[in-house]
Order: sequence, then C-alpha cells, then structure tokens
Amino acid sequence: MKKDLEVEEIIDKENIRQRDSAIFIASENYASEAVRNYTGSILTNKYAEGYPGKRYYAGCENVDIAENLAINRGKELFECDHMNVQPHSGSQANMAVYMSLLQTGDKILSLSLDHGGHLSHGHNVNFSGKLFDIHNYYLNQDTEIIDYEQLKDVARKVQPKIIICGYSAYSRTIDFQKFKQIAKETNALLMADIAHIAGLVACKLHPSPVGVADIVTSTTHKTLRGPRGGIAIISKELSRKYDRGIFPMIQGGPIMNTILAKAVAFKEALSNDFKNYSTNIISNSKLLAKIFQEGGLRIVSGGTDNHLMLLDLRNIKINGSEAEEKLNSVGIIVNKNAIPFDPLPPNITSGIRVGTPAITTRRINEEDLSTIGDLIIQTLKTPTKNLSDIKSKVSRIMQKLPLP
Ligand code: DSN
Repeated sequence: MKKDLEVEEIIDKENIRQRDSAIFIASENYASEAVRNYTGSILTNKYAEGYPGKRYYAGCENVDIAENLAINRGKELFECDHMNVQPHSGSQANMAVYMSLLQTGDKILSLSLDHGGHLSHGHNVNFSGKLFDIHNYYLNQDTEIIDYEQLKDVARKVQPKIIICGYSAYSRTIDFQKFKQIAKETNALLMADIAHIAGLVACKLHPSPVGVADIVTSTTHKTLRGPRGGIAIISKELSRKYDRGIFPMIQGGPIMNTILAKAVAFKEALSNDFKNYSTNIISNSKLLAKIFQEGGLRIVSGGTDNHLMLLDLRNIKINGSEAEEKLNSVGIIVNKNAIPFDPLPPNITSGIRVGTPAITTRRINEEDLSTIGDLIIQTLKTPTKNLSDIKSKVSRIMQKLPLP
C-alpha cells in the first residue's frame, strides 16, 4: 500500500495524543485491536439494503451471516428477543423510534439537556425538537437526582406519547421499573437510551431496562467499547415497525463493516475479562469521586453509581470551559458540562464531566489514578498557567500504561 503521508501524520499525532493523555471523557473508550481491524475490513465494499435474507442487492450471502452473528451475540449479551444492529449511531437509533412509532407533532417527555439529557431527546436545535412537541422533566434541585414524583405529575398533565429515560450526564442508578409504572399509568411508550451505561447493563452492574422499556436504544462505543455505532432492542410487537423505521425510513445501506465489528465487540463483552473491566470502571469512578470530595470539589448529587460524575466548580472560581482548557493543556481530557440549574450558558458551563471507561481500559492502578486525581485538583486550583510540571507527571504515568 502506498502511504498517504498527510494522513499518516494525522494518525501518528493522534496515536501519541491517545497514548500520553489521561482521557476522562465519559463517552469515549479505546476499542480493541480486533474491533478496529474489523471496522476497517472489506465488508465496507458491500451494499446490503434490507435485512438478512431480504436484501435489495445480490451477493449478500456473507454479510447476511455477519449481521445474523451480530444480532445473535447482541441478543445473548442483553438477554433480549429482538435486536436491530443497523443504526449508524445512537441518534439514528432514537430517530427511528420517533419516526416509526410516533406521528410528527406527538408529545415526547424527556429530561432536559442541561439536566443530563441528550440532544436527540428533544432539544430545540435537534431534529427531535423541531419535529415533535417536547416536554421536559427535571432533577430535584436539592438531591440532584430524578424526582419520580415530579415526573409522575408532569406525565399525568402532559399525557405524552413516549417517555424517555437514559442520559448523557447522570451519575446515579436509573429506576426503570418506576419509569415503567408511570408510563403504564399514562398510557405512554417507554424508551430507555442506555448509550452511556450499556456495558454496565450488559454486565449486570446496572439494572437492565430490557423487558421493562418498550424500546432500548444505545451506542456501541462508550462503556460497551465497540465500534462507533448504534443498536436498538425492541419488544416483539413493535419490532416490525421499528425495523422499517431504520430501513427504509431513515437509513439506506447498513455499514456492514461496522456491524461485523459490533459482533466482535459483543463477543468481547460476553467475556469474564469484560465483566472485570466493567467492575473496575465503577470502582475507579468511586475512587476518583472520593479524591475529589476530599480535595474540596463538589460532586453533583454527592457521588456516583456508574462510570461518570459531574463536578460543580463554582466554589473554586473556575468555569467549565476554563477548566476543560486548563486540564487539556496538561494532557487531562474532560469536557465542560452544564450542571443542573446551571447559571452559565452551555458553551461555558459551571461544571465538567469526568468518566472512567477509557482510563480503565488502560489498566490504570489505584495509586496512579489517585495521583492523577490529585493532579486534576491541583490544576483546577492553581492560578498559574505554567503547569508543565503537571503535564510531565501525567504523560509519565500514561506512557507506561498499555494501549489495546
Ligand atoms: N456526545 C455523547 C456524549 O458525550 O455523551 C452523547 O452522544
């Protein structure tokens, strides 16, 4: 293969960045070499509109096997009866729910984005907010966790067609059974978007919404550590409609190379190694939360049950945007994030989101993680911009950790 030098340079630099940085972006991970290789396989060459055995192209005999393999492994992993592995992303898995099961203009009830929800759950700059009538529920201002009583009141008043749970910046366990009771009482469908917690759900480290929610959507690249893409788990009654919602309604040809890599990731996720990994994600998250609290940082809701936490930085007089930039300058990668009832706009924010899926894949030990936790506190609290000493300490730790 003739090398494209401009492209090689990008990859070389990104390799170094990923190796030397302490990555705490809650939605990122390091996929295995197998997942990366199969994502780059020759299945990228194949058109396969339709579903296994019912394609609109000839020559699909091998990709049919690939898609069925992904479906069967996915069903085993999540203990479900029907899975669609074709969504190109989490947003598209969600879009297909609304487009196939609702009419445009129908009411959707979801957690507002600035309380931890997702753009595709009805934000006004997103297709979901433009095409549907969005109503929100919120976190309780004192506890900063879901207020199920308030949710029930809003649901009774709004009478939504669908209620959405599952979030991008929520560090506490979600009670899917309570959601189901409220959805049942108000005659609404229930959708659980488990993009963030999918790996934890698969390992039974978070309760599963499968068999409780009518539709479960997810990405495959966060805690699940697969290729970048989406999936949906649907009840038997709704599956035909949903499948048609993906194809032909909102997507054309499935990305067969990614679907093959999803099959690989599901097999990895069925292993004991993955269960240990997922257990470590949570213990690392709890360890960091403890270090931050001992260092005087405030954690939204007072702690974490999962792979992430939100830090409220108001008491140390730095905003989310400044914190993100400062930490980035020392090789610690987080993202600014609104905190519930944030007085600052979303491009600045009062908080940062810190997650442990990626750093746990690097097999960091408690001692090194504690050191990095302390370096995060130091970076945020030190007024000076000259933080080269901290940067060297971070890269020294990260360089010795294996990459998958
Ligand atoms: N953008 C993702 C996240 O960072 O949570 C969600 O899609």
